[in-house]
Amino acid sequence: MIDAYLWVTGNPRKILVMLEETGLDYEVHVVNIWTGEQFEPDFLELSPNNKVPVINDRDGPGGAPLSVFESGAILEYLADKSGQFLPADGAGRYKVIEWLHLVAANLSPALGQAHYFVTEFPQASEHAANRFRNETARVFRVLDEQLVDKDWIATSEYSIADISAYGRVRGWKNAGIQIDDTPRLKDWLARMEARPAVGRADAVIGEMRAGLTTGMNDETHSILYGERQMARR
Ligand SMILES: N[C@@H](CCC(=O)N[C@@H](CS)C(=O)NCC(=O)O)C(=O)O
Repeated sequence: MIDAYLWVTGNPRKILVMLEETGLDYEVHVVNIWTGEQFEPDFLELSPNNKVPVINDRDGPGGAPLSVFESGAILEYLADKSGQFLPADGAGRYKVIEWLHLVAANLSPALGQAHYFVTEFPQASEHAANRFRNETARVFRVLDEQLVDKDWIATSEYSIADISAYGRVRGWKNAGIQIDDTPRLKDWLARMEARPAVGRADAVIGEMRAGLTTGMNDETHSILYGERQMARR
């Protein structure tokens, strides 16, 4: 059984998609990062960087429990555990890991900052908004090129690189870019959305959203980007 500590945002969504794709047993634990639950001491034990997603596999290596944070690391762990969506060895394994890292190291930070400056704080800096919007658009074009001669990002097979990219690419509107500028990536997104497991993950997130009374506001901004986030612990 996998305990999955999640919220309704893009990085946790990757893990839900993976859990649904693999068929591994899991239980969702909602961590509301908009009210500060990521700073609870018990959660920080699992996730010292105060971020979701995190998993705890009750039956980890050697039968002992193991917790894993960082969405890329979790995807790799679940792929190895289930024997799916990451070749066990050979060139394909490293192609998948390569693109998994590109998502974590380039796409995610650029898109996150574009979201911040374009959508959350458009008044803060036009220069920063342009910089991160352009960088996101550039990485989208890099992904688009990968799809010239195949359906999936890393190799001809669907993999955790696609699942990881999906969690972020689907948020393109908040980064102020146009998906029509990368038509192959747009088609890939449609292929992702057509997968039954992606639909089931969406339904789980819909249930998590159903109980929500507020979205982002001044208080959530302080928790995610302000005093609460910067406080020493
Ligand atoms: N590099 C991390 C990023 C995780 C991340 O940014 N999580 C956000 C939600 S999508 C979060 O938990 N934010 C809460 C906070 O920063 O306090 C990963 O890929 O898992």
